[in-house]
Amino acid sequence: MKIAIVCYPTFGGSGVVATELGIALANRGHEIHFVTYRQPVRLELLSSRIHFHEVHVPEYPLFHYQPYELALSSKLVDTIKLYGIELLHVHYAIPHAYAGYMAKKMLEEENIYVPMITTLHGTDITLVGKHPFYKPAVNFSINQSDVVTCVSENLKQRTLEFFDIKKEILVIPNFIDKRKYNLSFTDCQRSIMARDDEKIITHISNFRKVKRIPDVIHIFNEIQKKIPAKLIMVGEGPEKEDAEMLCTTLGLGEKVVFLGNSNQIDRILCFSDLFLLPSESESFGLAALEAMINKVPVISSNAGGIPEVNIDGVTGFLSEVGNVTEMAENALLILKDPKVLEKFKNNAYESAQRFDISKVLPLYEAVYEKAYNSRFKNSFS
Ligand code: GMT
Repeated sequence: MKIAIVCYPTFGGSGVVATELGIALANRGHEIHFVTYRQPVRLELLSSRIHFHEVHVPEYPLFHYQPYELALSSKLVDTIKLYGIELLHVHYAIPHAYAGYMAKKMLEEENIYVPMITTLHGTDITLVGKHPFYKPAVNFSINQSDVVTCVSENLKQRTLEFFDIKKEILVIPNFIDKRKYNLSFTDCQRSIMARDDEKIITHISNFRKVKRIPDVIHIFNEIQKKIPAKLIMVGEGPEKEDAEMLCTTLGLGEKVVFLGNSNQIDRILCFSDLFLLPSESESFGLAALEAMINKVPVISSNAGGIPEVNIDGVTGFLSEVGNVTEMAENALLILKDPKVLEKFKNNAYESAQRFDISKVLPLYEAVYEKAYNSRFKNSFS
């Protein structure tokens, strides 16, 4: 099948999922066309079945805001016609579902019907999408999608709560590819980051408010009072500067390392002992799943869809949002005893297998099949 994928090309979870999905679909023989403003960070164009089409937004001084949706929908129309695209899959509702809908309508004028699948990822619903300034447009474009999927049961409930959705919402969880991890690094080169006696604790995110970065640092602060430990902070975002200042105020010095954005997440997780995710809201928590498949237990909040991924007392522990003391206690419970740590590490790895791509990809393919087969019915309804 020829599929156009629209996503954010950044390090955020929705872009990562869209990119990995496109790569996996190409490996299964589909022809994949990424349409976005930059080459997605995890995309290496090493397959003849993967194409990237850049959306350019020409700057014009009259526009206070440059019209990305317009440029995106025009690029979609051109790409779909030029390559005979059969299906459009947009990740993150804003503004992708809206632009996708416009492209569909323009194409229908030329008797070209391309079904659109919209995948909801989280903040497009829970934070940005439900803002009154966006809500009518988001609501409309979700309802106009031929198929709507979302990444967790919790996000489905939130979507139904916040919006007036007439469409069925299918839950297709995020995924990892376990084969990649079996083959990868045998030597984690742990010594680059820490002394042998130090435990390595990791946090990976886009450093937005919703991630509760100060909680990460306070949890670590409590841990390092009891055992030798290092904190590795991976990512970039608006909260990073304050986070660095907080570390200085707490006198954490060299115990905390800020690495910035990285394409070597698996390398970092490979030598990590524990992953922290105390988020205020999280539709799924792909970063936690990536930790788990790398045998890293997770200390997290119980927000949103996290409990569907991190199993309390098995793969790590869950606490109420903001309960830093309990999170630190639970972290120590895992880290202090090598046998307990080993048990949690193995549990995390085993549990992550539920989300292996071999189980999730067929769900997307079934959705594509259904949407594709219904195209004529929908176009004349
Ligand atoms: O977490 C972020 O801020 C990035 C955001 C995104 O849209 O890229 O992530 C969301 O989608 C991911 C992939 O489906 C989920 O794993 C994250 O939980 C979700 N983030 C939030 O809900 C805050």
